[in-house]
Amino acid sequence: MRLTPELTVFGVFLVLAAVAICALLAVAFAAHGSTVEQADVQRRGYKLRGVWFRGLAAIAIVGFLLSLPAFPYRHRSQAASSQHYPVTALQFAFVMPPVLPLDTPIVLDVTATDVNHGVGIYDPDGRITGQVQAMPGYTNSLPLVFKKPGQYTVLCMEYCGIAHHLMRATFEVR
Ligand SMILES: [Cu+2]
Repeated sequence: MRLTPELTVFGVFLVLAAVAICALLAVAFAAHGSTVEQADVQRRGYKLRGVWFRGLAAIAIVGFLLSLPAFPYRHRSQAASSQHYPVTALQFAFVMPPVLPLDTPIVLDVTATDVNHGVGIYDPDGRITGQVQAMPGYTNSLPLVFKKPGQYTVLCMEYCGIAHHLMRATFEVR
């Protein structure tokens, strides 16, 4: 049997579940027969809850601040100074330029002709580099700078009909 990512996840889940069950059994056996005052448990529980809440809040705030510089939406001013390229989504294709420039701030002007679609752009390594909704009668601007040359893939990110899964396009960045 081949070790797929799904099997790895399943294996990790089984191990963690076994550890959790053992921990619960240990607590159950250790507590067997002894009684503790409700007020004592409540006081300790509330204290633990306070510490837990402040800890989680601190982690969330620090994580938010650390990740802020990596926020994927570039400054609005890029829209005015950049080269614009039209992208049209329709059942079941994307109409867009076959070649886009490397290391250049560009804006994709995205619209749809029939129903809502999603435009998800994947770099040559399969990592998502941008995504925006394509809506009929409306143009969404997606500012981008492509840092890697090669073949990019566009996938529809919103279920749009019977052949949604076939809706993809490729373009070259150079
Ligand atoms: Cu779709």
